Amino acid sequence: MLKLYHQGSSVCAAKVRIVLHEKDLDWESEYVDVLQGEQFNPAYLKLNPNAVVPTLVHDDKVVIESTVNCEYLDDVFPEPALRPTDPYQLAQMRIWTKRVDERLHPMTSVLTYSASHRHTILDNNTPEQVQAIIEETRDPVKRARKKEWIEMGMDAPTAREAVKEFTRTMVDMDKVLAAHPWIAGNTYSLADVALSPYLNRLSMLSMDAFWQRYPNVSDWYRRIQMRPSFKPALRDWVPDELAQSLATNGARSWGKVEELIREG
Ligand SMILES: N[C@@H](CCC(=O)N[C@@H](CS)C(=O)NCC(=O)O)C(=O)O
Repeated sequence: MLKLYHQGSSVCAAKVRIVLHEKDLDWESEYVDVLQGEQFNPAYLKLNPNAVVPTLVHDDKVVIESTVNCEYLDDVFPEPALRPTDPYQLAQMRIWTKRVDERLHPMTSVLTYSASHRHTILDNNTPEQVQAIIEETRDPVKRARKKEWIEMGMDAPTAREAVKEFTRTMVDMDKVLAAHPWIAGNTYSLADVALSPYLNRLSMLSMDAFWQRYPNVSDWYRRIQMRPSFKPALRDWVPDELAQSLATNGARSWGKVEELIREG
């Protein structure tokens, strides 16, 4: 029995859902609404002490970390294989999954918050309530960043860094995709899985134009959208209201994002 503790808009959880769908596996959903703080429930913390989603439970075995989840599923359910057999291509795949975890993932929260969530907070709260939302974050470093994103939006220095990181990702993806159809070589792999939720996030933020200058990325994303795993793993779990606010707020922020892309 496979059980996934996940949330609809979580990019990390989406990676694991893609693998479950690509392998056509039966799995049970345990929804953890991280936007409501459910990741801090003591029962969940016992499974995942990092208080994040996803967490995969296979029979009585608990596996945390989305990239580890993906490799674990590929080990236990080897068909269809999602890792290249060639050691060099496998190394390339791992360099991409590592890069997504270490570089793109943190910048995705920055972009999403600065381009979208801040508008939802500012539109629906009085200045005093906004202040309370900032103050409720206990960790002082996280609190300072949240304040910056809410108050400055895409003018925040970290938001500029996020746009740069996404641009670097586009440039490097375009280069490797000029040489072969998928990120790590001739076959679809966990590197493609890892990147898909992040381009999908840009798309949900009405920012598909991010890759208009990168024809190989555009073609790759078109092929990703055509895969049967795309809709069930990346779209169907996102609550309608959240999808709507990402689309509307993202569109409001696109002008500034475009300006930052141009400035480089
Ligand atoms: N390295 C972890 C990162 C997990 C992560 O950051 N999950 C986010 C959603 S994509 C989360 O649960 N955030 C809740 C929080 O930070 O409070 C993984 O890949 O599983």
